[in-house]
Amino acid sequence: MRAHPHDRTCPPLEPTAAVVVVPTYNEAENIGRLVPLILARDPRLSVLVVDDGSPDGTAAIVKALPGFGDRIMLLERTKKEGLGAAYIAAFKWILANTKFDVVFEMDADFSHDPSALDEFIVAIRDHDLVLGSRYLYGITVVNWPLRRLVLSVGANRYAGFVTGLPIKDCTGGFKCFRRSTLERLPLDRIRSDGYSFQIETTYICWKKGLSIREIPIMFVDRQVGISKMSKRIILEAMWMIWAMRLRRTH
Ligand SMILES: Nc1nc2c(ncn2[C@@H]2O[C@H](COP(=O)(O)OP(=O)(O)OP(=O)(O)O)[C@@H](O)[C@H]2O)c(=O)[nH]1
Ligand SMILES: [Mg+2]
Repeated sequence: MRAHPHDRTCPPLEPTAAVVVVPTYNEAENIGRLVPLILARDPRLSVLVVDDGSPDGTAAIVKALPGFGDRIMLLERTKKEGLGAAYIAAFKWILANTKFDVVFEMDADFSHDPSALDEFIVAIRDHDLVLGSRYLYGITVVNWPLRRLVLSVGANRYAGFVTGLPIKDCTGGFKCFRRSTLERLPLDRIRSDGYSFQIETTYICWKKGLSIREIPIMFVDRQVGISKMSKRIILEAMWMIWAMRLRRTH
């Protein structure tokens, strides 16, 4: 039987510099407040915002922040191409142009609490991938309408059932990779976008035998701004999970 990813070991790492990647599409009401809170958590942290040409001026807000060009970076893309494409562009840019040894994924809409970053930094010392989990000890989700919760819990059960991935929350977007983990992902072959991007990256890490840790997080529904969740994203996840399982190699 395959060892549980939590039980696998990897060489210890003492993070020296970490970057938090925040994808944005129309997050003008959130991004200017979020970035300083991230930077205040730890002097080792920088932020890379990946904006898909948001018409609401999200990029201009980032450029006006104190520290822009230093601990705050911006990757501007011309049009909305989805969360997965934004992360892949960011990961490639980080691997080619920086020396960060730890890379985070985090949403811009305050669903992910910046104070949780501390715990991720501790956990990544002993793991290749750390996942913020809403379903580790019961359900730690605040303010979601019931249908959204049912969809998310159902998607996680379905993904676990089809793929065998022994992870309680594999669709979440609060994640922390070692640089060495990102280097092992076949970034040119990952095609998926919304939820399925999150499942696919974690699934590949699991298949490669990397050590994965889930830590509990409190997830709070967005207070301001517009949701980008769509039927297309849900349908994509439903077939991607089968495509992943049926594909032999990654
Ligand atoms: N660059 C980029 N960012 C995106 C895109 N779609 C979503 N995002 C960002 O990805 C993060 C997660 O998207 P959300 O819209 O919050 O998705 P969600 O959490 O499933 O849904 P809600 O919280 O209900 O809106 C947010 O920071 C979004 O701004 C995209 O096409 N491009
Ligand atoms: Mg959100």
